[in-house]
Amino acid sequence: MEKTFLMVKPDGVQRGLIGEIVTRFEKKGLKLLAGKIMVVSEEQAKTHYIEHESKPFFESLISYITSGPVFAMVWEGKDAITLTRSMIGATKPTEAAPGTIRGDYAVEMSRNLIHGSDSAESAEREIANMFDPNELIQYEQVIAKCLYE
Ligand code: IDP
Repeated sequence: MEKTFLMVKPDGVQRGLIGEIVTRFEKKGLKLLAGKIMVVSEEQAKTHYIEHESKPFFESLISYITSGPVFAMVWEGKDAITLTRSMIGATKPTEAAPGTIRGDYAVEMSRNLIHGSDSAESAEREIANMFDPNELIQYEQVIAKCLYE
């Protein structure tokens, strides 16, 4: 089983899309281990987006992600990272397929609603950056026997 860090960004929180987004992952069969509304600190934001440090849009990215509440989550499941990335859709909403979160609801790249980890290494670092280990709840998913062979 794989864990991933997903975060409804400030635009998604303000647009009232937390429930819609959570529902999609729940219906897919992923298991929610942690979820909280929070304001990302400048330090957390810089750690989270460290790979974009040298990009021209870095400052505006940091300023946006710290501008208001986000909904941070940890989800678990088989191939959770690949599954959630494909449900989220391409970074540019103009290229995101209909049926994906960004394809259905987002217009601009800098307001593309949701973050999802792109590798197991990123997921581990991103989860540790936003959650204490004791905030992750481990439990048996009763429907697992229906989801997995
Ligand atoms: P991802 O969120 O689809 O994984 P990344 O390349 O990791 O995409 O970029 C992180 C976030 O930075 C994007 O979701 C987007 O909001 C923002 N971003 C990426 N590239 C640009 C850009 O060229 N201009 C403005 N914002 C960008």
